Amino acid sequence: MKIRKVLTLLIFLSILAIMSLSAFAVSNSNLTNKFQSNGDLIQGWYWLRDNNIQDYAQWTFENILSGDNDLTLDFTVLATDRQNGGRGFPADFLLIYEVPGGNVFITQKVNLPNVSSANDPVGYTCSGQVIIPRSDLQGASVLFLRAERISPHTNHVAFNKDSIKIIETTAEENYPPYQGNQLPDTNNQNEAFLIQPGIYNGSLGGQISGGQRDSEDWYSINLQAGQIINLQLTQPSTGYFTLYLRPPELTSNVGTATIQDNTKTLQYIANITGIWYIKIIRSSGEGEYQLSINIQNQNDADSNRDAGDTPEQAIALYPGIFTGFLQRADNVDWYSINLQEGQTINLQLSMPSDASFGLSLTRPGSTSGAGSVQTQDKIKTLQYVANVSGIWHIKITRSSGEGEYQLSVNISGYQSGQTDQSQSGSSQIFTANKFYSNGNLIQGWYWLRDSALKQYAEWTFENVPPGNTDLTLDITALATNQADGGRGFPAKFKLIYGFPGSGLMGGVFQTMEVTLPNTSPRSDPVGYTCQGLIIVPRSFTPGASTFFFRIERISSNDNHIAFNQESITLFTEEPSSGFSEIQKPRTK
Ligand SMILES: [Ca+2]
Ligand SMILES: [Ca+2]
Ligand SMILES: [Ca+2]
Ligand SMILES: [Ca+2]
Repeated sequence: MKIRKVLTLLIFLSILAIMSLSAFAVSNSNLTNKFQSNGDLIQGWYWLRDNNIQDYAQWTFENILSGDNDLTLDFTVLATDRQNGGRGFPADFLLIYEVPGGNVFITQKVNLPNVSSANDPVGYTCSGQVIIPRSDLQGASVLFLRAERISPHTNHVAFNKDSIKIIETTAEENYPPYQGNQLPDTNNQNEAFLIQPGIYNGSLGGQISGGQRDSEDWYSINLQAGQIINLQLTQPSTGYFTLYLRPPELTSNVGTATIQDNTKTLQYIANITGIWYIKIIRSSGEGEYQLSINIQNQNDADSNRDAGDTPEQAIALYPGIFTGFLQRADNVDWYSINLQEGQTINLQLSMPSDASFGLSLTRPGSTSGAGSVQTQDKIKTLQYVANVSGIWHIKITRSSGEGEYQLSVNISGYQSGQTDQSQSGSSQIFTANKFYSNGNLIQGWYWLRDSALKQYAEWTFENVPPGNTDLTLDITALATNQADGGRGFPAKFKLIYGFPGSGLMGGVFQTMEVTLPNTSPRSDPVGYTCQGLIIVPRSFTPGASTFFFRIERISSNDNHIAFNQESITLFTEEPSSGFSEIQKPRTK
């Protein structure tokens, strides 16, 4: 009986060994997986969305093969901002993992980008990978994973059994065991040992096989295009070593290391996604070195990525102030913006004091620059009247230096001759000092679209000179008939206006119903733009210099409408031409 048991065990082990050999050749994502969640089950997904953040989802993975390779968790998750919420939101949650025995208990914050395609009906899909270092497993073959929301204010997230797939990356069997942060010795590019960001120790100058001296070490790392890699090599006082970085499938190195004290630093921005190589060469001496690897994502215009290097990879902007980043390996950032014929775009670029960046604007379908750039100190400005409606492009280029820039984008609805006070003389223009909306923020616009009609947008204009002339509001809104709805719909809403007095909504307030026509040109990709002028009499607010405007939908059957801070421009006198007034106020 005992012998039979041993034999069975031996057969079982040899089967496992064969399985593991075959598994080494390919990724394995078919591990036993138990799943449980107390979230709200909706169409196969468990939503974690309670205010007490007691909701969780948890998985148990068994039969994880032993080895030296790290585990890659491949996540597919849904996220949105609220019940029946908007599209495009990222998934932020806490990932907690444990192995049996309780020696390992690790919590980390995970942020997965929203990867929903434009034709995804709800736009909730997020995906990404999280690496669990093999050393965290401490030899265990079972891994418990648990996901919880970070706070009641973070996006709702949903999981199911298949939300996590464990990919055991291909093992490199000829490598010595990978012990903590002590790097194994390698001697050519083919042996490069795949590592994650972290701090490691290695050595050069000692004896290796064949009685030779260890004169080079190779490592590799996975980089996404646009990521910034920071390498730091601290060499021993008894040695002089050099640090190199090599892109995928190239035989030449990139970047230049700088040296301070005993530390060499090399920073580079990946222009290609793939496996990059790190090479450390001994020039003289010997000893232990420390290699520190840090990877940062770019976050141009809050996109969580690099603004692309071609117009096709541009990040879409709306009026506002954005921050971006340029560096030696990232010389160009492209943005796009939708302009209507006759609108004036005002661009302002500020850059670091030791950098020189260029600014240009290109027409739809063209690559030649429009307008001329004015430079003062470290600020470049460009003003241009769009002579055609469509998607225009903004290009920021690096000439020298590096660092963060700020791009301010302002659009006004009138031609520059009319908006320029010195030329028109009679009209003063104001943009809102304060704006707030509880609508669903999608690409810079707050959508009012809830059936309970609780969503609103509010603007406050301050320091408007007192006078008797009526106020003119130039309102730009987006409108459509449903989530991801059709083009050409008008924007209908209730405009509440007045000036603040004592207490909440003290002052004097009036309400009017407004319908803005849809003014989208045929070339507008979504056809949601509505625009028109509204006249607000000043007679009811003599002497007021602060004005308050609030917009709400009138009925839940009304079209969805969207606004942002720039949606209302206030004129102290009606502009002389260009637009016609669409509606007289009907005070209620
Ligand atoms: Ca070595
Ligand atoms: Ca070596
Ligand atoms: Ca960039
Ligand atoms: Ca770029």
